[in-house]
Order: sequence, then C-alpha cells, then structure tokens
Amino acid sequence: MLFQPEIERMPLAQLRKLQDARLRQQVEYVYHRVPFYRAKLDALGVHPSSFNGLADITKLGFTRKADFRDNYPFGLFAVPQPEVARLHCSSGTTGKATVVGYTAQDLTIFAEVVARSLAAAGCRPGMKLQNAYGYGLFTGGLGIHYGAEKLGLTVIPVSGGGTDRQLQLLQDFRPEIICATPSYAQVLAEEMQRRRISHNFINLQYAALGAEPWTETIRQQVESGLHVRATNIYGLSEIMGPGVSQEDVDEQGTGSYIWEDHFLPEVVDKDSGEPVAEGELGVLVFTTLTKQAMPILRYWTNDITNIYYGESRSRTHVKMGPIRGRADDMLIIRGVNFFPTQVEDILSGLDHVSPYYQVVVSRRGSLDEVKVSVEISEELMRRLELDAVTEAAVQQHDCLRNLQGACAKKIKDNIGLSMQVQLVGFGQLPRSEGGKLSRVQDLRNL
Ligand code: ADP
Ligand code: K
Repeated sequence: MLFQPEIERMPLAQLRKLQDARLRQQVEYVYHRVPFYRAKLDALGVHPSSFNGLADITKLGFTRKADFRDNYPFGLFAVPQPEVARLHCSSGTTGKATVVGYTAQDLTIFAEVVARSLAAAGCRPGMKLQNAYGYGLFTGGLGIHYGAEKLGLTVIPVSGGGTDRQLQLLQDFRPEIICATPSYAQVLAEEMQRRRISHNFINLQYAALGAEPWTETIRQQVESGLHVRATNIYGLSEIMGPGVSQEDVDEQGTGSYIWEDHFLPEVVDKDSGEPVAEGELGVLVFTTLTKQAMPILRYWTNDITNIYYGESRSRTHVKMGPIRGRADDMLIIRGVNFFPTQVEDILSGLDHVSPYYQVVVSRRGSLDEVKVSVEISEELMRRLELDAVTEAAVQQHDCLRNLQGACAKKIKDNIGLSMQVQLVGFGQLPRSEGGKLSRVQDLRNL
C-alpha cells in the first residue's frame, strides 16, 4: 500500500523539478535565518541569488556532527523558540547529544514520511502496532507513534525494554506490527522460543526494524522467531528521525526507498568528499528540502552505503542499500580496515554459533589486538551438557577446539587479520535491553 501514491510514484523528471525548487528555497531560507549558514555560504562564495539549484549542490560544502556540538543547543535553529513545537536529541552514541527541533509543519511532515514508511512495511489502517522503540528524547518512539496514528493504526506505546510486558501485550492485544531495534527484536524472538510461547498465541505479521545496522542473518532469525516479515527503517535525528527511508515488504533485500521529495541524498567518497557514481559505496549525505525549524545542508552522516535506481519497483524514489557501517565506526587494525559487521557475516556462515558476538580492540605495546567473543549455540551446549563455556571446557572438547579454530581461520581468511577467538556459552554476552546494542569496544585510546 502507498500512503501518498501521487508523491511516491511521481515521475522522476517532475521529482527533480520539485527538488530543485525546494533546494533553492531552502538555501535562501538558511542564508537569511541561520548565522552559521550565512557565514559558511559567504566563505564558500555562494549567494542565494546566483545559486543554481541541484546543479550547484556540491558548492554548499558539508555540515558535520561537530557543527551541531559547536552550536549547542539552539544555534542552528532557523525559527524563534516559540515556533519550535518539539525538541529531540540524538541518542548520543558519539559524544555530546545533538539537539534537534521541529515546527508544527515539520512534525506533520515527519508523521507523513513515517506513515509512508509503515505502509511500505506492510501496515494497513485498522491494524495494531506495538511500538517498542524508546519514547523520550530519542526520535524513534514518538516518531513512529505519530506516523502510525497518521496512517490510521492503533498504537500500543509500550516503549523499549520490559520483555515480560512486551510478550504479554503481544499475546493479549494481538498487534499485527511491531517496531523495535533489530537487536531487541532478536531478544523477543529468543524469549518466545525459550518460554515456549507458540506462534498461535500471537498475531504478528510485520516488523519494521531500524536505528542500528543489521544483516540478513538477523532478518532470518527475527522472521522465523516472531513469524513476521521484517523490513528496514532508517533515519537520523539531524535530518528528521526514523522514516527517512524504508524498505518495501514486497521488495525485501533490494534496498530502502529514500523519501527524496523531503530528503535529498548524495553519496560521496569518504576521503575526497567527491560524489561517487550511482551504486558505488560511500558516505551518505543528506540535504533537507522542506525543514523549517532546523534545515540542514549536506549533512555528512558517516553512514556507509550506496544509492541506486532499479527495475520492478513500486515507487519512483531512489533506493539505498543496507548501512555497511559508519565511516567513524570503521576500525583500522594493524593497517587493515574493517567493519565489525564483517565478523557477523562470517560467523553467520558457521554452524553451532549463536548470532551474538562481541569485538574488543585493545593495544599491547604499539600493536592493536582484537579479541572476538563468540557464543556457541544453545543446542551445542545441551549436547555437551555444559552450563557455561570456560577455557578448560574448550580444551576438553574436540568439537569446541575445532569450532574456535574454524572461527579464527575464517576471520583471518576473509578479513586478513588474526583475531583471538574466545568461545563463550549461549546467553553469556549482553543482550539489548530495549535500545541499541553495542557489539564493539575500542579500548585503544582510553
Ligand atoms: P545516534 O545513534 O548517532 O545517537 P540517531 O539516534 O539519530 O543518532 O541515529 C542515527 C544513526 O543510526 C544513523 O546515522 C545510522 O548510523 C543509524 N541507523 C539508523 N537506522 C538505521 C538502519 N536502519 N540501519 C543501520 N543504521 C541505522
Ligand atoms: K540510531
């Protein structure tokens, strides 16, 4: 289902015209309203009167996370405070919280793009949605909430965490849709299984998952554990919140539509900042086209992905691939670059391991060391009659020693780095408590 078919299927030529007009307006708007942008554009020699729309986009420089910090809290706002209807902060995974603001019109558009997203995820008016995204300063909870209401869903605003209550509501209220971080959806799937809650007792059909990178392995686990079709929802506070892009449930695995009538995407080379060819990987950059409270020109997201147009599509808007990691998440170990999600991809190809892992980077002398903790599957623990997995247990059981060796070898072969692999028992690694799960610890610069 399409929530706004006339926009979602707008012919590309018309969409470009709309973007071009909106971009010119947005540049003019920030020039006159945000001293930070006036100074920046003056320094770049860009003036609204001679700015040539989409053709001139690369002349606008970049806005970075540090610019939000330097202008904390309200320095980037384009409207007087009484016109700001709501404030949010990013979850602050990287440094001081980023403050963002919305006018009433911004909130209407936010709800519309989320409604489009939920419709693409499979939701229909009249269905019930359990919202397990955190409510509060984080954009996820309220962002999904108002979008779901706009689409005509019945919202169950349970927020993140509280697994007992989540499972109870899934059985008692029988929602068709759940929204959560993928790591928390994994926890719910696992708990359903552990408590032997039959799928007959719940009524879920769809899950829209986002706020952190995830993989096809996690998708399979959540889909079979919760009996849903799971799609990707992507977004970021600086641009809006969740619902900047969304995967269509009938086009799973082919990328997520970016709602480009509001959010103009580019992908640029992470070193040179130059645009890359369509489909090539690089840093995703967004320019807001309609924001009133906090318009942003060319925001450097640090998210690594690609964007492309393709065939057999229900909408005309551009698609983005899965986030491969953040440019600032990339680890450089002994000169080798890698994303922690590569470890996950490797482990997913091995039997007898659970999807949980943890990467710890430390420095001994001047050498970086990486230790990967890998959980063995519940089934193997049972077979070996183990309650926990210790180094002694690994030495005792050939199959554990072989598994450890196989993990280390596959990592070495695929990433080109030797990492120390430690096997731990199922359930020994931290689970998400309703929010994001950090699988990487970098202790090198502490
Ligand atoms: P932060 O997590 O930086 O505090 P936000 O809460 O605004 O700030 O989160 C935005 C970031 O979360 C994105 O830039 C991206 O790195 C990540 N993210 C959001 N949705 C997804 C998704 N579906 N897949 C991968 N990463 C995502
Ligand atoms: K996030």
